[in-house]
Amino acid sequence: MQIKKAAFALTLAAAALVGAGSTPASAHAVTPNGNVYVYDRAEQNGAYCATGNNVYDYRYFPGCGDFNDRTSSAWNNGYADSMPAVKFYTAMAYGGNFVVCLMDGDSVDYLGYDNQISSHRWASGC
Ligand SMILES: [Ca+2]
Repeated sequence: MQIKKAAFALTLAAAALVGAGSTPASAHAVTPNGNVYVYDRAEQNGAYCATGNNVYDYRYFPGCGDFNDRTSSAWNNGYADSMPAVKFYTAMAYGGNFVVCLMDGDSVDYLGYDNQISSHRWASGC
């Protein structure tokens, strides 16, 4: 699975290079890296955590520590593969209220449930 994703990312990077000569590049154009980002502040600012995995309980965000009830904005920089979407929830274990679903490349500047996200998981679509 990791190899397949890496190969796909290289394909995307190659496609971006091919298109560079004919299409104006966006200032925000980035190469997908398979991660979803969650930020403490609105508009993708402040402290952040990133992961390509599901996070069952934001009190124990991998590589980031306790990020429970802190998320104010988010960005899905995942791959356009079989699991391109990320769904966010207000309680641990993907419970409580469903907050938002972001497809690959999508972001949200102001979450409706500000400082309430406690889990997220990848999905095949929104
Ligand atoms: Ca916050």
